[in-house]
Amino acid sequence: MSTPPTKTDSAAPKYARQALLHMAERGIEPTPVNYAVWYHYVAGDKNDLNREIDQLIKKKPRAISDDINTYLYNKYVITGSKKEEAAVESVSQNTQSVLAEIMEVIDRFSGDTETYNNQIDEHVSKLSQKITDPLLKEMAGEIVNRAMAIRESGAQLNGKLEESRKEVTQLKSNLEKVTSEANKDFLTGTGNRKAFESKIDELTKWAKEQKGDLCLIMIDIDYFKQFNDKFGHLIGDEVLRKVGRSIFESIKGKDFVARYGGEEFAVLLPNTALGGGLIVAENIRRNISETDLVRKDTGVSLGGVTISAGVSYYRPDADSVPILISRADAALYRSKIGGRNRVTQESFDPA
Ligand code: GH3
Ligand code: MG
Ligand code: MG
Repeated sequence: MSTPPTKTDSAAPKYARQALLHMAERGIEPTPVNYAVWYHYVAGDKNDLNREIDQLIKKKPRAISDDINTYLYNKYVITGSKKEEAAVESVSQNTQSVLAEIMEVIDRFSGDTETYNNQIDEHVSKLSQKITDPLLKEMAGEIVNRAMAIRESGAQLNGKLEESRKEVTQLKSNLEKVTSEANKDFLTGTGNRKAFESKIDELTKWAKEQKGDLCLIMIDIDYFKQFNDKFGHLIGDEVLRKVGRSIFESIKGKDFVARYGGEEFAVLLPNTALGGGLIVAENIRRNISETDLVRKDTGVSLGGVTISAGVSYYRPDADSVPILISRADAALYRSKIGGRNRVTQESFDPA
């Protein structure tokens, strides 16, 4: 069993950086699964994993496809999926702003080094004051130290600094991808449950503080079990993608959609009062019900699917997040028992 990377594990930032660099070097997409594999590889805490990767590298140094990474993940890493989540969390937390700081320091190196000479200590100490997270402090310190060492060596200063700068840019964009992939639903490409949970926290906080309007729509596909039973799960999955896309096309701007569970979606509408929320939900319902589903392989029509929806409106003084969700759920339930393919607004009477 591996030791999970935690905030107190002082090697974690080094591993995080090395894993991302390995991936960049081999053209491996920075998905959370791939990242988890390479994190353990550099941490060296799973001997069999390292042995297998080393053999693969020997055979074909650059070709380790997503499929192979997934295979390695399932074989060696999956034993504790929560741990990988923790690894992603630990590298991504606050990292964007910290990397921007480091980038600035490195950029200054490539300017007038004479003038900069006297300022370096000040910058480094300012940087370390700003970063409170010990992991990130170490990560930042390592890159800054390396830049300082390069400066002191005086050799090929600008070229090497440029290299460092590129490395940090790559690291930054990889981290962005890892973070955004970790928030996506793998099937539909909408947000996932985890992203929904942080979004609803963020937006209810915003609505409370800024006195903004906020609506929630809960959506569930009607009779989807029958659809799956009739056409099979793969076509069912295709329909889920289509419904996700259709919802996405019916919203705009800061609106947010996530797959909440199996065949359920949740939509958050900031700056939207209840009336507006009902209009959006009705648009979503209509667009989906008017879509004729056509089987890709045979071109034969599958008929259509419909959705039911429930809409609730956030009241900062009385509501918690679970209460807001349960009111939308209760309204969705009333859409179901009322005959499906319809939108129902929240009610304060017992459902
Ligand atoms: P209702 O109108 O009451 O919502 O009926 P339903 O059949 O949609 O509801 P039920 O909860 O009985 O079944 C949900 C079905 O959704 C079960 C399963 O077949 C399907 N489903 C859930 N997740 C997935 C998925 O990821 N892919 C596919 N293809 N189907 C899924
Ligand atoms: Mg359901
Ligand atoms: Mg359903």
